[in-house]
Amino acid sequence: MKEDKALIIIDVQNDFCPGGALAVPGGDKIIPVINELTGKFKKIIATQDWHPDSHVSFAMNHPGKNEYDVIEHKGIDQVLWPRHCVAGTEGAEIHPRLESKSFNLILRKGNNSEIDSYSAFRENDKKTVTGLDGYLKNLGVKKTYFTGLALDYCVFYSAIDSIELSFKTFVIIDGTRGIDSPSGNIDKAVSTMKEKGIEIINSNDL
Ligand code: VGL
Ligand code: ZN
Repeated sequence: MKEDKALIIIDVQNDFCPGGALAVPGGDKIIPVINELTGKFKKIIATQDWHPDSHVSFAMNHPGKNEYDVIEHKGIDQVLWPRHCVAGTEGAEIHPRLESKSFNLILRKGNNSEIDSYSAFRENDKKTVTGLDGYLKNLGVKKTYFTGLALDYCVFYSAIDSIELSFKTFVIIDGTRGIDSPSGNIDKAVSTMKEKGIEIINSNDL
């Protein structure tokens, strides 16, 4: 039988790991967990957050605003982040300890300077798609398993879109870490995911 599950590894990039521009606490701790998991999947997709320097999400592009302020841009709430994952920079590279040779697809998102893209499926306007839905469905994928960074942003929005797009959706919680900004955001993300029917599991459940 053709395998109907896919491992999706969100944004395990230098800038989201300790020492990076937008370091997620303990972000690099998930790397051995994910390396172990890749042996259990035949379909593996990784994403890269990939921004132009002029990106709307960078606080430096909004004079007078501070990092972590929330603004409204084109009717969408936007958190202002430190400059991170600029296309072509070392910070945007996949972390060197993450073993990428078994990845089938590396998908870049966040290229449009005007719209942020937390989800691997569509940009924050909720309309512009990345093509991942069609890619997975073409391969017969019915179950998606999410790992990566950050739990309360890109993993969260990707998992929410995944279940809305009718995939049976799992988040492998020890294969993720969160930013927790504002404080309490991780707990809120986890309870929202559970309410929506997303299963929160551990890597050794697989
Ligand atoms: C992310 C904030 C800004 C993420 C990306 O990968 O969770 N968070 N850009
Ligand atoms: Zn980003």
